[in-house]
Amino acid sequence: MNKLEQEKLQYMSNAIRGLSIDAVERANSGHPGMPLGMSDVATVLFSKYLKFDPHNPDWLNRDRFVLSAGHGSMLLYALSYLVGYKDCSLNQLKSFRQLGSKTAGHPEYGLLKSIETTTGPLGQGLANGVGMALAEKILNKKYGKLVDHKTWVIVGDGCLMEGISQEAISFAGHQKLNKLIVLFDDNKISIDGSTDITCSDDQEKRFRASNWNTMKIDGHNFNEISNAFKQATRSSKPTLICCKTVIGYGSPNKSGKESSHGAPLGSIEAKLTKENLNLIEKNFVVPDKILNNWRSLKTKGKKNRENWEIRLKNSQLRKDLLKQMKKRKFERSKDVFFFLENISKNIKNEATRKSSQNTLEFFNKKIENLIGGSADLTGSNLTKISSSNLHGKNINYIHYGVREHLMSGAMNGLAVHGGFIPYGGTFLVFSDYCKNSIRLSAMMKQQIIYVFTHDSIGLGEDGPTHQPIEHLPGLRAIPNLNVFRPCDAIETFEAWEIALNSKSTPTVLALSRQNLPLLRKKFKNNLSMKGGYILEEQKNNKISLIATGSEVSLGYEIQNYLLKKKIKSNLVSIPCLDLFDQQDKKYKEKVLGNQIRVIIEASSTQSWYKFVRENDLIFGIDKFGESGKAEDLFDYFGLTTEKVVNKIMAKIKL
Ligand SMILES: Cc1ncc(C[n+]2csc(CCOP(=O)(O)OP(=O)(O)O)c2C)c(N)n1
Ligand SMILES: [Mg+2]
Repeated sequence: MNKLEQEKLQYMSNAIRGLSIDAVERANSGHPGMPLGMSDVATVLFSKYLKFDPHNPDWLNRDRFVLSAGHGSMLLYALSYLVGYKDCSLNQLKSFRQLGSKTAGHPEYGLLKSIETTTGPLGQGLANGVGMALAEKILNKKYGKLVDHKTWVIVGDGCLMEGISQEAISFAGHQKLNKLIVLFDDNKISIDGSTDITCSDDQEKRFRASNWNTMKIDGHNFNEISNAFKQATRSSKPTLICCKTVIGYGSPNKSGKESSHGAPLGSIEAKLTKENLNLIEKNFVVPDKILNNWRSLKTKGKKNRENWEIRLKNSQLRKDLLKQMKKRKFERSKDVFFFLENISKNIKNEATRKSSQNTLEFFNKKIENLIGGSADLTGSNLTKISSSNLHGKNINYIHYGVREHLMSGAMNGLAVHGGFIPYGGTFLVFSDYCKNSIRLSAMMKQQIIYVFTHDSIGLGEDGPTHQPIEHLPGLRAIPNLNVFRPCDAIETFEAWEIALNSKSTPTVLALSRQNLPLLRKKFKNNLSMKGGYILEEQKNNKISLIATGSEVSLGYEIQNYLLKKKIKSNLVSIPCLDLFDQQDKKYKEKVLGNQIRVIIEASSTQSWYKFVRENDLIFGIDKFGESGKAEDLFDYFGLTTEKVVNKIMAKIKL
């Protein structure tokens, strides 16, 4: 690269710095250090390597750029404005971090087209990037050059300290995701100060140990940056580029220090920094010549996209690819009734995890872009089916290894990349290991299906470490997440059907390890759609027995027992409390009944207080489980017909 070009890049990079300083000063909050430090790297990336077209931001074969160090959001926003994304005007930069702006504190998926995924919780972006690179690899096998792009991820010291990064690095190295390029903002500073106080990792050695290609460069030297990128794009392994940078670059008094990480430079220091970088003093002004240099990049992007479009037009795979990328609703046909009729005729007792597998066999024939997997519990979660492929042109199953957090973060990446409906399994108790990613699936409105089996003390002898207690209320508390706990094979099918039609809501399926009887006789309509319904109605009832999952069959036994004592009751099944709660008051009251409500769920009771009154009863488990046979445990925790009935009788007599 000649001197002139380097100079041009320097001006372009300093424009990012100027806008970042101004936006943080104006908001009087934010993180200037990271954009000041990484703008040189980002300038080379966007001007020479990244494949993108700001006027067609949804182009499916674009490179993906992820700012895993999401606190440096001004880097992305400044770039979005400079390269000319229509939705990121200068006014957006001026309203950085303000309510209603598209330039939120951390990048939020859906606010700006340039935001490929929501980042901020450190390390998540890296796992998302792994998912995107995985998506590309699978689609590339199927569609060749039509899907052929890189995934670039900027991480900081923080991302690489997070546990999820280890899972992500290990998985990506094993999968040889060679189009994944990680740019490490190697500034040796985090919030508490120098990383000398927290970290002794040799990152290159660490990544190399997991089958990565690694490099170390001066992150302020355009030639070194460019050469490293060139090398990375030819690698047969994923690449880590440690970019030695100075946090808060250009600030005379704060560069290299943690004080530049997460607070405005302050007006005096901002002025000094701008002077030091030869920037115009006036805020939010980028000289025409520099702005034109940035804006001219789109010509290359446009050409690239147009060439791709010609290739697409002439390709025999065009239709298939477009179909793969499209989000389509599932419409019931006769097959559904045959399938459900078959269940109703032939299945007596079945674990809902097994019902889920059978349902998947059905849906996988109808929906081509499901991509399944499990975090090393395939045989327990029953997520693999006869048409699951690990190799070849139609990969649709991933062994994520014992990496629940990566699995969940990667599923977010697969989903936002487009082309897939990801589902992945582990035990419900280990949903804690997936939690922040689940939260982000919900926040990003992604269709992802979490298959969480072994959903209660019903799993038995593995004991309290493996028995979920507080998990259902915790998951139900996440906004925009549907948590299903189906009671039998029919409800399991219905839960999957709703999940597959929920295009902007992720789903948790909490499934039993133990066999459950088939309770549903009617199957013409999807009764789970309203979240809950009366399963067995008895006129003039005195009691509503309200249960979910495995306890609905317990409720059924209780109902029959009570009937022998001439006490009539309704049996209510609530497979999805989230959907049920969204119904109108009249419906909810009708289903729950106005007599004594008896809630039964082998879980923490926290979910239910909203639905009971003073005289009602809740049977649940508000302590840790025990190791023992499932049958013994249900008895020990008071969840048997006899024990529940005794309490109901005592209540009625009052
Ligand atoms: C999971 C998570 N934990 C903590 C934080 C709070 N946090 C934001 S940035 C940061 C330090 C990050 O250091 P580094 O990645 O080196 O960023 P730099 O200071 O270099 O910009 C922390 C702890 C967070 N955003 N996410
Ligand atoms: Mg740092």
